[in-house]
Amino acid sequence: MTHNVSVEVTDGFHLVVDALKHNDIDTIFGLVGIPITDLARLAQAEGMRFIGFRHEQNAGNAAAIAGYMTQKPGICLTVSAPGFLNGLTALANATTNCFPMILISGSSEREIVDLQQGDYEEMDQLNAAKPYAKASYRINKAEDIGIGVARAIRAAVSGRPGGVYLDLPAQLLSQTLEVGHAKRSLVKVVDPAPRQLPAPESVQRALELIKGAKKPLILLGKGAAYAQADDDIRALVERTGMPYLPMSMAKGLLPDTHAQSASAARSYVLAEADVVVLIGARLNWLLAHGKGKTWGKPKQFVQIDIAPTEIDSNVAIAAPLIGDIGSCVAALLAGLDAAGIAQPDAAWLAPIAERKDQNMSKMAAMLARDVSPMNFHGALGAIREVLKQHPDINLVNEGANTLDFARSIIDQYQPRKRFDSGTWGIMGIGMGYAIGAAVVSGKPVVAIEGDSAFGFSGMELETICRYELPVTTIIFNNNGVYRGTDVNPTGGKDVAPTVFVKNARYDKMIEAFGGIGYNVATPEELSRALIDAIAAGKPALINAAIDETAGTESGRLTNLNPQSGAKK
Ligand code: ADP
Ligand code: TZD
Repeated sequence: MTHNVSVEVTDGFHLVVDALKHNDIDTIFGLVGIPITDLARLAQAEGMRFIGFRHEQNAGNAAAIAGYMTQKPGICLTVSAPGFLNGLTALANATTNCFPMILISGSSEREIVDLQQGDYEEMDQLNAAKPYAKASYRINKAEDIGIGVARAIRAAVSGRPGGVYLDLPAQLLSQTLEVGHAKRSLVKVVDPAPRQLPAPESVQRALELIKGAKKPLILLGKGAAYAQADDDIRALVERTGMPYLPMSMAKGLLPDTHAQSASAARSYVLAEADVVVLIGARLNWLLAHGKGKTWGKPKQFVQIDIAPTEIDSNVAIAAPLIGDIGSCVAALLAGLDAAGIAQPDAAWLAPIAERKDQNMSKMAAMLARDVSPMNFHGALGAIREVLKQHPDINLVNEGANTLDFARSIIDQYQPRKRFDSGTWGIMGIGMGYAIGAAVVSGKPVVAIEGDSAFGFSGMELETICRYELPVTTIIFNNNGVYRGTDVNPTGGKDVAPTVFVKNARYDKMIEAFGGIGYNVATPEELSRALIDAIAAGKPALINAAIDETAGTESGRLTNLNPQSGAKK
């Protein structure tokens, strides 16, 4: 540090680090530069972990997934204007997914920014962040750092979690404050996400609706996984005997091999159920907005959510249950016996079991078929068998076909072990989530990535190697976005919009940084490489050549593509 720090005074740099540490925050994901380089140095010197990235969006994604995994806000630190904007995508994605994170950005001199006099990296960041964050704050005085950080933490994790922006002007960081005053200004957040108990009458209403159901279904979303009420959720499923469906990131809350999982009969149960209990899942596009053909027969919903305005957002909700998932599920459990809720009868369970059996044996046949060149099923069949032996591995997954197939083929056995494109269906979370998950859990990560999806964050391979993280990235390389076979209809020199360099060797990228590269073309080779990479516990990348004709446009979202009426 270049400025003087006497025994009696401290400064904004120290206070920011002190305020974070005071609240048990031990890791910062970020990228340095003016005016926050010394903040990163100081954080490290004071015993915090600083994980430096190659692009702020990936640092932000790492912070977001850390928040989801731990219920503590993940911290992303960036420079002003462009660094801030790079981080903002991750902040918006965190808010959309209800993950708690705090984006802390340095900002330029207020008086120059406000008069738009053209400062270095000038931008009104606070206002730019507002529409995309759950809350946004700026701290202008060193003595407010304690309260500002406390406010950011509480805003991120209380109620519906989300992304918070915290603006730190450069001059704040070098402001000095007398040590005693500084110490007293720190705030330890008490009970940052207090329990929110559901109203007793809403619990009764929900129990009565469930009691009257002939064909009940439980739907678990990533809010249920976030809540860490794993035992009670499992007890609710098992004591009611209801079939359940996990949304993608709720997979593993109960093991996917659980007898009551209806995943292999998904369309049947969604169409046929008469009462659906939503636990931490929104009726957004991922659930066809709760209506239309997917949902078939008329039905009534119980919806457990901490955000009251989520209720009736897409369809009428007969029994809203507002509160934290732990408290709501516990209240339902406590009332089950008195309400006299019986196990669903065979008229509902038998046809589900039948469809599950049929679909699972069909799938098993597809996974076992050895086709050359390797397709999505062949590759995922091999990965599935290896990962079965490693139930505690963290799985990151993005792409179109790569995402849709992996979600249904790879089983999860433990809660909060699957991290994917989420509510936006965003590409680019891959390496950021992988790094965040590895840092937070200390456990291995396997990232299954479409070749296009990987490109958004691929440079973070260097970060993975630098911190020697046990991350194995598998690239499903089918030479393009969705597939590699499109042609330019004009016959011109440019390739079609969806096409990449043919037969690229992504494995060589990680070798450049000292990681282990594998190049595979068959399920057997893929299986061997993955077993080897996991055993090594070192940064590794498997380039898996996938049949370039195998993918469909937009994976399973073909219906969301607008059609050109002028097409020939
Ligand atoms: P999915 O994509 O898996 O369907 P969503 O992200 O759409 O899940 O829904 C998660 C829901 O969970 C959000 O509406 C959010 O408000 C809610 N939620 C998150 N944490 C909690 C909690 N601790 N208690 C209650 N509801 C929660
Ligand atoms: N940009 C961002 C930020 N998010 C997106 N979802 C997209 C673009 C559009 N997009 C998808 O929805 S999937 C995808 C893109 C570019 C990549 C699909 O190709 P892939 O996977 O190679 O990753 P598959 O398995 O070959 O389909």
